[in-house]
Amino acid sequence: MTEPRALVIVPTYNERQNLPRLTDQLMQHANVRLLVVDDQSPDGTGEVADTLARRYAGRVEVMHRTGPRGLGRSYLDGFRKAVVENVDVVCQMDADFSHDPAELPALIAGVSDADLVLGSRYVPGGGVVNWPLHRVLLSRFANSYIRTVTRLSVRDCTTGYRCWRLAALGALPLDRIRSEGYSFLIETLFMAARSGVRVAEVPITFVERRQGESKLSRSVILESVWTPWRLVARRQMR
Ligand SMILES: Nc1nc2c(ncn2[C@@H]2O[C@H](COP(=O)(O)OP(=O)(O)OP(=O)(O)O)[C@@H](O)[C@H]2O)c(=O)[nH]1
Ligand SMILES: [Mg+2]
Repeated sequence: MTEPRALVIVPTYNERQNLPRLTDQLMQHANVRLLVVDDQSPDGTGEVADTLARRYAGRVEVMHRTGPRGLGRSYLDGFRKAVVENVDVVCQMDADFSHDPAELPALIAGVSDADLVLGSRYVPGGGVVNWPLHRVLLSRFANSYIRTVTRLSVRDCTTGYRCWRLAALGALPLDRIRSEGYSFLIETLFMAARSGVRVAEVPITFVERRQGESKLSRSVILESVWTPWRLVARRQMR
């Protein structure tokens, strides 16, 4: 594949401080388009995104969701749109600069011999910057927990920086996905790995957000605790 055409999906909820700079940086990469999926952010991120879509007409698009919000719900809607787009790869990334746009080409390049490339904090060369100890421990614990329950061999199961080969994304049974929040990341990885998708991990340096607020709610964390069990149970019933 020479210079894959990429569509980057960025879900946003109250990211008006981050989105313009992120968009500018992403647009510096040739062959990259952006789909912002905004959940009616109270801070007006949706309007900021509309302005960016006008500035980068043809390269930046905005999906304004209505109804219940959620990271999983937003990605699901974004994926449904992405699978019929004229691109080679579909990427996922956060709006808050935890995922460095400069590392995007390395993720995209990884798709030359994988179907799903994960930007991984937990392979040699990867890491986390600015995280307080409790976040490091929570993330480490979450990963061992998920790996133990699901038997996935991936080092960073919860990373949100990802790049899919379009065909691999298109083969995911999106109608079966139940996750509404962050556990969407676990569910899609599990589905992909179990269906024989070739998963690769490339090192990333994850940087804690500097602007805006975290949206981790209790119900979203509970969903993530429960999801690995639901996935293995569903697997056994089939
Ligand atoms: N559309 C949409 N986007 C969301 C929602 N919740 C979070 N996001 C976005 O998903 C990405 C990751 O969310 P964060 O709040 O950064 O989650 P996090 O990285 O676990 O938490 P922090 O440590 O605070 O950064 C960001 O781009 C958010 O704006 C939501 O309900 N809907
Ligand atoms: Mg974040």
